[in-house]
Amino acid sequence: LVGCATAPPSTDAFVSSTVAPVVVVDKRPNIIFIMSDDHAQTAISAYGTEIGKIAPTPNIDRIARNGAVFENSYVTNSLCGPSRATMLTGMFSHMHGFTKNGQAFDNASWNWVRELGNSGYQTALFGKWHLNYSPEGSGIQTWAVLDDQGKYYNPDIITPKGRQVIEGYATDITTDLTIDWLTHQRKTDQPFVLMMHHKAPHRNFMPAIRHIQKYIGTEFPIPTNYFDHYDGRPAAAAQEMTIAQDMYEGHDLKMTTKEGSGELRFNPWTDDFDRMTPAQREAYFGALQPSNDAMNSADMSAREMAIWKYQRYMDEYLGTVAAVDESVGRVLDWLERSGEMDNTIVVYTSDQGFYLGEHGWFDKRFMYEQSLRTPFLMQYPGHIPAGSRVEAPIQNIDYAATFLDYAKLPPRAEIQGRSLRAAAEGPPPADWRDAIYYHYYEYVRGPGNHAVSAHYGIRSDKYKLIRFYGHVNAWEFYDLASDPDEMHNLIDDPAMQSQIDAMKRHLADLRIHYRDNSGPAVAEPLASPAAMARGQR
Ligand code: SGN
Ligand code: CA
Repeated sequence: LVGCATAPPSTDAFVSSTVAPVVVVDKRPNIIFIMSDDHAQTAISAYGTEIGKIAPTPNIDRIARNGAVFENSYVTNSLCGPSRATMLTGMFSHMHGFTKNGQAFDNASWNWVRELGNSGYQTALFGKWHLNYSPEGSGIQTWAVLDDQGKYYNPDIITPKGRQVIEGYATDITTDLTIDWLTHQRKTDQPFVLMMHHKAPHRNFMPAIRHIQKYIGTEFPIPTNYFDHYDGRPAAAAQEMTIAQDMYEGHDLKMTTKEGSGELRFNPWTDDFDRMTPAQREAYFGALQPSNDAMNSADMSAREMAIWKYQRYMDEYLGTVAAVDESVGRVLDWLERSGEMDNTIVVYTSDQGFYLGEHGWFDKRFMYEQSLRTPFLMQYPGHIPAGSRVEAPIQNIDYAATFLDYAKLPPRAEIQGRSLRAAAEGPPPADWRDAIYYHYYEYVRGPGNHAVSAHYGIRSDKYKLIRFYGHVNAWEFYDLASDPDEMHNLIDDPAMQSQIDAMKRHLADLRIHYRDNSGPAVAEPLASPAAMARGQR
């Protein structure tokens, strides 16, 4: 630590009249932590994906060019609240206690942002918080947050002074608050931690007016397993998250009831549209009317309709991503203009991944690839080699340790992750993990909850082993090299039994290593009454 501008000068400076007082400047790097909500790796062109070729993210890709793309970045529990609590504390859900959405995060818990603040950083957060009402008491010094999940248009913004509606588009408002703080409010003699947390591209996928038509008429490739029948995968069969059946035709897909009509189909939560101004509503739905009319006048089979819905979902989801990408561009432009680029770490990530039609789905939760993976890109010019690709498996438990490390603060025993600094700047430490552990808890049926059974599991570079418990009781095993789409559950394949036994041992070891006693033990037989009771609690 070079020293803190806010720290008093050393006493020696006062007692000796011959030595001039030393002006101590805190040279530690700034940290800009940008997080979106539900942004799949598959929707970022820096990840080299098919969707990225059609709907590129040129500004997020600037971070890749300036720094590193982490190719194997995973979450610990693919859900908003638990994931955010993990990022702040560096712990798995069972350790910080926030296992399911709707639980309350204790803002007094240790978090890395407060720790950096106590050591001389300025800290600020703009956008989605979603851990409880507000960051009050979390140690984050300046904040303005969206209410709960946040609204796309004219959102309620909560600050220490209270709540107000700000007219405009959430992604732009969050970015404006961020740039305003950087330009006018931050003190230039202290390093800063700035968190910009977007609501987009979370459900109900509403682009800015300027992006509504951006992808209408573009044909996105339909995932090969879009019409999945879930053979041999009972938990996958039991979910309620298909685009074709479970997405709300009005609320999510903005489909109208008949040609020439503006009346929406199923729209159980009207506030998202009711809170728009008449001009916003007219521009938004006017832009969709020709495509809605064409859909209503066409005589589509169920299969054609399922494909139409997939295309509309992509138009809307990727339309919201376009504004997130512009937001990242504005922040990077500010760094260039201000001369702070070389002294700033910039991270882009999401609270988890998301399905863009794979297995027929939207949403997340499952330990399958698209929701287990989350984007992670990090730049720090002169430290992280430009254009690098990091293969080491990382998880969101690692972020807290990384920022303590870069802020020259001591590691903390309670943190279950490890600093990414070595892996970002060169080869990872020789004893870096070779497999990751995952545990999802929230089984709820009914609107908006998607009925995914609780499960835990392990992923190595070759295989994935999952134990579902509670609602569905089953083991699944995938050979990721031969079956990257996870369509063939090989748990009963005689040729795989020795690999499965080895993975079960490794999984049991990880549960001990991370001190997770929740859910049935690896050795506990399937569907034992005790396992059932635990799952249903
Ligand atoms: C809302 C969504 C769900 C989503 C959860 C959790 N429904 O309830 O589809 O799974 O959030 O998302 S909505 O129609 O109300 O948007 S999370 O990102 O916050 O975990
Ligand atoms: Ca989320």
